[in-house]
Amino acid sequence: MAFEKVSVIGLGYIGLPTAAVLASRGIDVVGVDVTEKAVETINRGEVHIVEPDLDIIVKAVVTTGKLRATMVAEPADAFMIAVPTPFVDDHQPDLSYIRQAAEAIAPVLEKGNLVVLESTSPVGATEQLSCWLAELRPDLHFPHNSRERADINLAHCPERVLPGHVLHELVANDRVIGGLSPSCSERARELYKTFVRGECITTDARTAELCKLTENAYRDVNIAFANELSLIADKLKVNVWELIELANRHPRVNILNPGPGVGGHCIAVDPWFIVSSAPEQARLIRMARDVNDGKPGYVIQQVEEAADQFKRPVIACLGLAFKADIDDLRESPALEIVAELAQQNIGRILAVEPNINQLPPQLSDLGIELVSLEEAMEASNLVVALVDHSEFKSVPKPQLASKVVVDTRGLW
Ligand code: SAJ
Repeated sequence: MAFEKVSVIGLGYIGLPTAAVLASRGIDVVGVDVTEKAVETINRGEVHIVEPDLDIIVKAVVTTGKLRATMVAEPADAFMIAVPTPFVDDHQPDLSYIRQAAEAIAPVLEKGNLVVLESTSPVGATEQLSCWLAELRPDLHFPHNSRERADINLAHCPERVLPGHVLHELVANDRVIGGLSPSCSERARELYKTFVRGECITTDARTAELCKLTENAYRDVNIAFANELSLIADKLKVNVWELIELANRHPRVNILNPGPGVGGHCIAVDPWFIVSSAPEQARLIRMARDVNDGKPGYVIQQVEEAADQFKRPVIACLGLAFKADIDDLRESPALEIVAELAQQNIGRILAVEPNINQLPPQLSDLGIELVSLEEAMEASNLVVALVDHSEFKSVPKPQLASKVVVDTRGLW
């Protein structure tokens, strides 16, 4: 049976691009979100998040009537859940948004429907979702206990797109699809084949859940290795960038880049889902989190020491986003460092972030000024590079020579 109408629950960084791409394939898509403003913005053909080319495709599919946003779920052939899965205080996963999504779709579920969980989830979450839906709809059979006799198909298909490249990766990347039964996997694969050019590989739900967590933990551990090397190299008075470049000449060595810490909503979060389900076994993964979380503190200490030599330190902090060439400041180590420097009152703080027009109140309230790169280079005696935005690479060397520089990204 073809998918004529698909509902996407959660219209954020993953849900909105997915909804727009599905709609561009001629499927009727209804997006559901709890934020009224997001729903109104999308229905005007506009976007509430920054991602290259997303505005163009959303405008097109809203204009042709293929994509519509609402706050109340309606019947559809398939439901794709793309809601946040943060952690609560002690690093335990918070599944309350998935639970809310289950409550939203349960009343409109019909026999033969497919439900796909795209949100990054701890192992067992897809089965938990099936149990919640079964409680809410006792008239239907669900695959966690009815397997192949279920009325509803349920699968996990974790998103794995890189912010900044979402529209390309949504279509090009391979997808791992883990159903609660083989026919759940097969049905979900049919849905993904309508827009994915990469391979759609089927497995069981637990493997798919752990696969996503493994991908991000792998990256976290490798960044931690680079960050630890940067501390070792500093202590031993070796240039870490030259060191890594030389070591990477070995055919089987590929060290990532050290930085001011690991930001974003994925890599600094997902490894904890592994640690919380297997705390005794996940020793290296936990240690990597500690190493990466410790890096902002080390940078702050470096800046304090550098500022000590000036009577009136004027500190230019280059970059606030969590990584290069995006506007996303959430969970950003650069932001954490700049705020802490301002709180310690060690000098005048000038922040440069070419991708935003206004500082978030948490920074402006601390007296931090948002200035252009030119102004910052003119007025500062200490320059701290926190993000490797393209704009910063072209700062003239002679201009830097007259300043004290803390370069956390190896920009210069
Ligand atoms: N970083 C470094 N050094 C590096 C690479 C990254 O310090 O060599 C830092 C970045 O500056 C940033 C953080 O790590 O603060 C994370 O950036 P990222 O580009 O590695 O990853 P994200 O968080 O933008 O996206 C990741 C991706 N996962 C992997 O590459 C395994 C993406 O494919 C996932 O879809 C996404 O997480 C997600 O949503 O889970």
